[in-house]
Amino acid sequence: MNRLPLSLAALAIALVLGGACGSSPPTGPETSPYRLSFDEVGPDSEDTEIFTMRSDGSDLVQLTDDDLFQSEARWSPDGSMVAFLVHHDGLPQLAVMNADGTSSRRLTDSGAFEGSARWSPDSRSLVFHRAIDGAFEIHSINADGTDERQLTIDDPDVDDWDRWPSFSPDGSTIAFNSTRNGNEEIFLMNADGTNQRQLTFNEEWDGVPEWSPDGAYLAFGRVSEQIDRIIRSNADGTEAMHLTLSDGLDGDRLAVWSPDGRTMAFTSARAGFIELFLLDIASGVISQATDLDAVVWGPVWSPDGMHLAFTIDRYGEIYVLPVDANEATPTGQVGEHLQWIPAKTP
Ligand SMILES: [Ca+2]
Ligand SMILES: [Ca+2]
Ligand SMILES: [Ca+2]
Repeated sequence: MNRLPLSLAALAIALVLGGACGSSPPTGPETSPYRLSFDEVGPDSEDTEIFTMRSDGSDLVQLTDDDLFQSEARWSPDGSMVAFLVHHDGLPQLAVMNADGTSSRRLTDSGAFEGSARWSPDSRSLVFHRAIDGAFEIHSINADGTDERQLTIDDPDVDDWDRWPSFSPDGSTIAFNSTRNGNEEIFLMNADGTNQRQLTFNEEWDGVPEWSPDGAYLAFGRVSEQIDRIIRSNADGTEAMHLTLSDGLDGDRLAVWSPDGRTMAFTSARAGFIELFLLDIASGVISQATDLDAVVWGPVWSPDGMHLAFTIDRYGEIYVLPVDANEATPTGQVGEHLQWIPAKTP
């Protein structure tokens, strides 16, 4: 696997320390009442498992334990289930388990590459993409494995990719990317696949759209040969505007809305390396949130908006940044595909 080697000794120590910490409540400004999940190579194996931990890196819990690769855990909005990818014959397939790791089962057996699973807001179904003969199409399936449907069309005359679906906060609409009309554009469709319509029209690369918490906007990166920036569009496609703009390829990417919709975190090379930045949407003021001389990857907001977690160098150490402080803290854990668990730690 293309990832940094994990110090198995460090992980073993962390497991022991985590156990020693028991159920003592988190303390201090650095800790969050919400836990993080991620995937990483297991302590006794060459394959990956799904773990959870407190935001300070303590109380590590391993949810899977087998010789298959598990990755990309996605917690249902109600916190009861986890969707993830499990690799069979090298191909990631969609699976689910209970939040405590029990009742793990595959949802699909397509023999094709699957990924980018996203829950419906009611926690009852998932959308994901599947590549057959190199062509991505978007599918939906109930969390109990029933009613699988292909939502986008495999047009034999068009060599297109339909990828990266996500539900609007009210569950009525799915945003996704498609190359069906020549280059990467953003599309919308109804949750049942009907009424597919194009939102962006340009020659540039439009990135993965992120819904604002109120569902009114979509944010995404747009890259041309000269410039890249983060765009905010009304969800009906009108009034697209740039939220960030730079004079060169500064790599303003991976924009994620704060839970209250007022702040956008994004990564950028505008100060060298790739650091985390915060944009106050109302004022347009951008502040640099990290100075780690590293590549910040995959920032995610805690459900209460108090913390941001991210990895450095993509597969490296997990950091947590209290938003009110200006110093990110290493957790001592390594992993990727960070997610905050929606339910507070009891
Ligand atoms: Ca495994
Ligand atoms: Ca298609
Ligand atoms: Ca485009």
